[in-house]
Amino acid sequence: MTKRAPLILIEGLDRTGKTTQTTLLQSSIPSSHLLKFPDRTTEIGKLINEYLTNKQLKMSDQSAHLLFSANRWELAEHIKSLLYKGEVIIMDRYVYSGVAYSAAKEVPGMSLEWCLSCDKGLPKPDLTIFLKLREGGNGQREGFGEERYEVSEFQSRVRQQFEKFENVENKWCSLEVDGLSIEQVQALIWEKVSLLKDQEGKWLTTEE
Ligand code: T5A
Ligand code: NA
Repeated sequence: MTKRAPLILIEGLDRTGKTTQTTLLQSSIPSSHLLKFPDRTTEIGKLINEYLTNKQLKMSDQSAHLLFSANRWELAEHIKSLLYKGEVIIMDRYVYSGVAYSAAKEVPGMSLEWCLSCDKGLPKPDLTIFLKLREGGNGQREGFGEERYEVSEFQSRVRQQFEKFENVENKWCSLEVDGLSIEQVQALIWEKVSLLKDQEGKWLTTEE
């Protein structure tokens, strides 16, 4: 058991403000790192990008799921080395997106447990903030509809999968962000993130 810095994750449906908020959070935490999944820059990431942007491309749902998981495993050692050096990591999507989007497809054999099993062993987040908009609220955000999963009916099923974590994961925090400005959401997130610091403002460490 060694001590490590916190891993802070922001999750949510498409266009709920994850990239906006993770970027802001990173700029307010000195020497923190921002990692975004899928990381479309790696070889596996390029395949994922093709899958997401080319709706004609055919790939089995299991293969697509495993690619997203493999994309996280590609970076697992990098993630661990930063955390054990004491550097905070902020993540824009991670394991929960992996599970929620795949399980929402309701493919026989691809249960939530099956989807989760491929990610077992990856560093665990110390705080997961789930940005929640009312049903259909993300459909009004700019750019919605461009990629494979940006279909309102599917998003609704993904939401149901995400909600399964709400009462199970103790380091989970859902934030209702309807009608809130970027700055208001930022302040709510900061309030939650501050709980990961001690009275002197030092990051609490995790043993893993
Ligand atoms: N996926 C992902 C899987 O299926 N399995 C996996 O394992 C993983 C990791 C791509 C897709 O891959 C799926 C999920 C996705 O369908 P992505 O690359 O994260 O994932 O998707 P992006 O398209 O980059 O990001 P999103 O569409 O999810 O958008 P964000 O990051 O949530 O939203 P953001 O910050 O870019 O904001 C969207 C718009 O809203 C505005 C912003 O200015 C922007 O225009 N906005 C606000 N407007 C009003 N009020 C606010 N408070 C606002 N905050 C932001
Ligand atoms: Na994003």
